[in-house]
Order: sequence, then C-alpha cells, then structure tokens
Amino acid sequence: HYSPTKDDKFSFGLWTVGWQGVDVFGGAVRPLLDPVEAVHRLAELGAAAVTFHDDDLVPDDATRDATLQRFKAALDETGMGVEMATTNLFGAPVFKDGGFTANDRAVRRYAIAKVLRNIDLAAELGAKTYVLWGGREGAESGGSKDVAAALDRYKEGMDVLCAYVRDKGYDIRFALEPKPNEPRGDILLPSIGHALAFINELDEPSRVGLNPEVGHEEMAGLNFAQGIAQALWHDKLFHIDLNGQHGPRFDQDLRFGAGNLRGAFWTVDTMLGSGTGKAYDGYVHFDYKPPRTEDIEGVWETARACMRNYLILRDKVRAFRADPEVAEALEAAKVGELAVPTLGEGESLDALRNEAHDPVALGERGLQFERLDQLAMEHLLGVR
Ligand code: 3MF
Ligand code: MG
Ligand code: MG
Ligand code: MG
Repeated sequence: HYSPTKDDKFSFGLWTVGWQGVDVFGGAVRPLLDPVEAVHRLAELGAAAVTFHDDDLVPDDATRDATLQRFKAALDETGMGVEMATTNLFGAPVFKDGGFTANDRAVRRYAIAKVLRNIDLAAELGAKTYVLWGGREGAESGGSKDVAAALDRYKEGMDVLCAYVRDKGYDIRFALEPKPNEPRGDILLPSIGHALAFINELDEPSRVGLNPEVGHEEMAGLNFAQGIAQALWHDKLFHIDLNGQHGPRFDQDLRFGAGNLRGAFWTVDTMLGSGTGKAYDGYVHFDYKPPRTEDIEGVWETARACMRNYLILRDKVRAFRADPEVAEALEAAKVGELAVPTLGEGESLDALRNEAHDPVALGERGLQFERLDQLAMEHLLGVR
C-alpha cells in the first residue's frame, strides 16, 4: 500500500538526492553520489524517471563520453527515463550576474551556447521538457539592472531556443521556473503570474510553459494550488516541482508533504483536476533537498517519503471528492453554480439591469464554506 509504480510517473532531479548539503553556512556533509547509483536506487523505490542539469551529469568534457555511456546503460537496465533536462546557469562564477540577462554580453553569448549544447543532449536522451530556472537573472540593487533591457534579452534568449528546437525538429517544450528571490536579492519572473505574462511576449508562446515549484510561490506568500490552477487554465502547466516549505523564509526544499500540509492537499486536488479544472498529466517531479542531518540512507528515506506522501494525499483527495457529505456541502456552498455563466445565452444587459435585485437579502445568506473546509480537514486528519 502506497508503494509507487512506474504508472505513477514519479521523477527526481539528480541534484536532489545528490545534494551534498553545501549551504551558505557549511560545506558538504555527504559524499558525491554517482548518477548511476541514483538511477538504480530511485528505480528500486518505484520512480519512473530522472531529470538533470548539464553540470549534474556531465560536469567536464574529459569524462563526458564515459559518463554518458554508463548513464545510458543504467537507464536501459532499470527502464528509467529522462523526462526533463535543464541547464545550470547559476553555479559557476561566470553566471554571478545571470545568464541570458547578464549585463556582460560575452556572458550572455556563452550562456546561450551552453544551453544549446545541452538541448542536444536532452533530445538524445528523450527528454520532452526543458526547464529554465533563471536563478541568477536578477539583482541586489535598483541601479545595476535595466529591467526593461533584461526582459528584452530574456525574450531574445527564449526566442533563439524556440527557433532552435523548431529547426532541429526536436519534440521538446520549454518550461520557465519562477522564483521570487534566492540566490539573487530579487529575481526576474518572480511568480507564476509574471512568467505567464512574459510568455505572451515571445515569438512562439506555444512552445513555452511553466515549471512552478511549491516552495518558490510560498516564499512569496502565494497560494501554490491557486497558482497552478491558473497555469492549467492557460494550458501552461508543462511540468511541476513538488516540495515543502514553511511560509515566507529561505528556500527550504523540504520533502513533499512537509511544511504546508494543507497546501499540499489542495495541490494534489488541483493536479487531479478539481471542479471544472483540467488535470495535470505530466510527470510528478520532486525538487527538494534531503536535510544535512541525513546520511545516504536518510536520503533514500526522504525520496521514498516524497512519493508516499503524494500517494497518501491522492487517496485523501479522492476520498474527499467521493464523500456524499462533501457533495452536499459543495452544493450548499454553491461551488458548482460558479460554472454557470453570469449572463444567460443571448441575454441583453437591459434584462440584467432591469431585474429586481435584492442585495440586502443576498448579503444575509451564509455560504457554509467553513463546513466544507472542516470536511477537507477531517479527511486530511484521517478521521473520516
Ligand atoms: C532552485 C531550483 C532549481 C531548479 C532547477 C531546475 C536547483 O530553487 O528550484 O533547482 O528547479 O534548476 O531547472
Ligand atoms: Mg527550488
Ligand atoms: Mg525550493
Ligand atoms: Mg525547482
């Protein structure tokens, strides 16, 4: 029970279980994890795929071919896929002022070249999604960044990438990952909403969607479930980064389910397509960091827990949605009525304006939302 299978489409970044614990106050606490070992262990735990940054898998040219050979053999042996790939445009000193939006043009040219090379590898390994997290695309101070020019250059970079996959005929879509801050003081495209608006300005908006991360939205005090619901409404939820976060503070990257558990419940509900919303049908991807307190066995425990928590919450959400008392509470709360258009078909505005409205009586009606929420709470707490 609650053991994942490949049909659950769980995937993990190599950089998650491979995180050695280096943070701003301390160095590595765990040895380097061989990507081949990660593939085998994640496969045993029931994951379906892995994802990687170029630097996670092929950090240097001297070992590139040998590494790729071993990595592909591990994928073959385990039946694991590579569903998404991404480029590290944040770690190396060259990217201290960003990649696509660095003030220094030479840095921007190098960044695009680095991404193009890794897109070829992504296509070779069968990844269908290419994520771009602009972690260093930002600033610490107002005068140092011309934001309008930075957005022009961000757009230029994305337009180049879109044209490249089109010309090559690659079956790859891009997914931008918003984040409000950390490591920069302020990051461009800080939220789901900013990124959605930016996509509309690109030459080929249909090739670009989002990879929202739970913790990133919650760091800004935003509601992740509502954010992905809007992304789904725009057909832009191309990928997802699930993890846990305790409200606005540093990026915690806890395992999924830790931190804001009620938020996680509504996140899974939204992913399953609550109400009239579309369901998310991509990979269920975890982007978290096993805390520094854990040794490698603790790391595998956290990976197992991410998937287990998702499956438990999926059960809870389904039970909530199937509960007859919930159906009644939804009815009482008029939740379904919101799907009815406000104007009748062909109805004139005169009809609406001339109707006898009774705002006082309407204002007196209780909506019984608390009863509905308490039912969700009791499902989550396991007493229903
Ligand atoms: C940082 C992140 C990144 C992105 C990754 C994938 C290192 O907060 O979330 O993880 O998810 O670069 O594009
Ligand atoms: Mg993150
Ligand atoms: Mg995070
Ligand atoms: Mg992420």
